[in-house]
Amino acid sequence: GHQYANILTETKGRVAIITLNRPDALNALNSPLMKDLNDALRVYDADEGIGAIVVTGGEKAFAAGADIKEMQPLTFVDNYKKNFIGDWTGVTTIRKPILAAVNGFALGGGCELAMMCDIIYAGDRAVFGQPEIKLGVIPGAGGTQRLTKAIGKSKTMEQVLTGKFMNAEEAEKAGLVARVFPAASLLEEVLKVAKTIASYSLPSVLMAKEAVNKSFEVPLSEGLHFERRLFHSLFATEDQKEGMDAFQNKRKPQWKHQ
Ligand code: CO8
Repeated sequence: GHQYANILTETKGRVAIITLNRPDALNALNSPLMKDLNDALRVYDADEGIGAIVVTGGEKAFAAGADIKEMQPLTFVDNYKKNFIGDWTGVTTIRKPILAAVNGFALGGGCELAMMCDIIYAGDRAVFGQPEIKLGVIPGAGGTQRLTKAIGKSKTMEQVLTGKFMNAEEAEKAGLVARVFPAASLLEEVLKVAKTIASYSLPSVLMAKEAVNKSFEVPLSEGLHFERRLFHSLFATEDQKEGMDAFQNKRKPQWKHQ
C-alpha cells in the first residue's frame, strides 16, 4: 500500500488499521500527520474492500495533543489566514465507521481526535484530558462541544477549566468510552468489533452512522423524521430482503452490498 511519513497503514480482511506514528513526540498532531491521516481515511472510505476503520496510536500515547513546539510561535493572523486546524477535521466527513483504540495519553487534540471517531475503546491505562488551559489557550478541535455532548456540562467544565486528566475507568463511567480492555489486548478486541461491523450490509451500516450523527445536529422531531426516511429507504435494498429471509430460514445472510 501507500507509504506515509507519520502513520502506518495495514488491512486485515475488511478492516483497515491506521496507526499514528510519531513516537518521539508522543504522536503530537501536526499538519503533516493530520494530512496523512485524512488522506488514508479518504482512501479507505472509497475502498470497496473495506467496511470499518480502526485508528490507534502507541502504547504510551494515542496522541498527546497538537504539537506545542509548532504552535508556540504562531500568531492570530497566521492562524486566521491559514484557518489553522480548520482542515484537520476531515475525520468527521468519513462515511464508514471509525473506531478509536486508545492506549496511553489522549490529550488536547488527541482527545478531540478520538471524539471525532464513532466509538472510543480504551486500554486500562489510557488517560484522557483537555489540558489546553495550562498552556494559556482552550480546546480548538471540538473539545468544548463534543466532550459536553459525551459526558455533560459539569464533568466537561471540570476537565476544560482545570486541565485534570481522566483515567480509562472514569472515562467509561462518564460515557466517553464504550468499553475498557486490558492494554495488551485492546487492539485485538477492537479489531473483533470492527470485523463484526464490516461483516454487515454496508448501506445499513452507513445509514446507521448517519442517523446517529444527525442527533447531534438537529431537533428531535427532525432527527426522528430523518431516521424514519432512512429506515423506509432500506426496504429498497436486496439486503433487507436477504437479512429478513435468512432470519426466517435460520441461515446466515449472504449480503449483496458490502
Ligand atoms: N507537542 C509536542 N511535543 C510533545 C507533546 C505535544 N503536545 N507532548 C509531548 N511531547 C514531547 C515532549 O516535548 C517530549 O519531547 P522531548 O523528549 O524532545 O523533550 C516527548 O514528547 C516526551 O514527552 P514527556 O517527556 O513530557 O513525557 P512524560 O511522560 O514526562 O509526560 C505528558 C507525558 C503528560 C503527556 C506530557 O508530555 C504532556 O503534558 N504533554 C502535553 C499535553 C498537552 O498539553 N496537550 C495539549 C496540547 S494543546 C492542543 O492539543 C490544542 C488542540 C488543538 C486542536 C487539535 C486538532 C486535532
